[in-house]
Amino acid sequence: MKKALITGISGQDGSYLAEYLLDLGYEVHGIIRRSSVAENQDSRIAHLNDKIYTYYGDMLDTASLTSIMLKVQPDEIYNLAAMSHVRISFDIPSFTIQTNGLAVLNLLEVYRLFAPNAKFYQASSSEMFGNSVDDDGIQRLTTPMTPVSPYGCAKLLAFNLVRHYRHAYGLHACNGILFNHESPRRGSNFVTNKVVKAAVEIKKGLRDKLELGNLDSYRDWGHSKDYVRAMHKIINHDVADEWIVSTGETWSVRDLVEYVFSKLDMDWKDYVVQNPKFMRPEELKYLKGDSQRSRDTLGWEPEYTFHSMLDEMIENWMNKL
Ligand code: F7E
Repeated sequence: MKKALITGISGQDGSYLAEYLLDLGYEVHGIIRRSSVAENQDSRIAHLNDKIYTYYGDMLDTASLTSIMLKVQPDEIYNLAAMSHVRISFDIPSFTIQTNGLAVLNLLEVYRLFAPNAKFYQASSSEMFGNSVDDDGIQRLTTPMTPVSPYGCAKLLAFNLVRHYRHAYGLHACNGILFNHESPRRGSNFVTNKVVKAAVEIKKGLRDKLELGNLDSYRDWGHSKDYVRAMHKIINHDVADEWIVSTGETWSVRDLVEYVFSKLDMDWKDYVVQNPKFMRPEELKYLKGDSQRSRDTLGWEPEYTFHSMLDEMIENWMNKL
């Protein structure tokens, strides 16, 4: 039985990955951070409590990472822990750089010293590209990386460290450059779930407006469930490498809002207002990723479309509220 260690197991991706690996017969271990509201700690993985092993730890506490690594002796390490909100990274830039950047160095050291035969997956991000895009309007592995947020800068540091550790120490350390990915488990301060939740609340008479930031940015949105399958394929490919995971389609925030409100028989223009509070000091305007190599070499394909993903999220809030 293979053992997997997942940092960030209580997050959207961590919870779906845990389910996926359990189905494949893995023994699944995960690290969770202490929260003063106990329910917030494990709401996404509570249903797995008797199937997985969890440990308190923190990316900023190298001693905790060392003791967990020694105890678990994993075959596969998935580093999904991060301060994942791009706009908030402008408010807490130093914490973001430490958690998403420097702490990855500490985790790589712990991996190199205490579990060097394991395979390592790093959750890298399309935010690393910033506003770079090839002439054909697509980001690929060769597109320059010029991040436009503390979050993107930290992720780029971690990306380079992972590559460096692979080359310097012969470790099986890989980077998955994942474009945006959503689901009913997405935090409701990310734009997809924020829009869906608010639209359903308006439909049910629980509120009357929705405040958003920039409606003119474009994202390549996939489904988290599809993307965790890609993580497993990436880490288990013979050669450790860098991979792009994306749908290859791009939609604007306006397209997203229009679709969700019209699905609920409403006109978004009657309810959506812009609030500068939700704008970023520097915005990444456009993402569309080329994942052809991942599809051809790893045999990965997404199952959800942008619309079927949003339909699932709408249904989730219709049932919940
Ligand atoms: O914003 C715009 C916002 O916060 C998407 C993370 O998973 O993907 C995610 O980062 C777009 C941006 O995701 C609001 O300005 C407008 O253009 O949902 P988001 P993100 O920043 O793209 C990457 C790949 C990651 O790695 C990250 O961890 O929507 N937008 N109005 C808004 N965004 C938010 N959050 N809230 C608004 O009110």
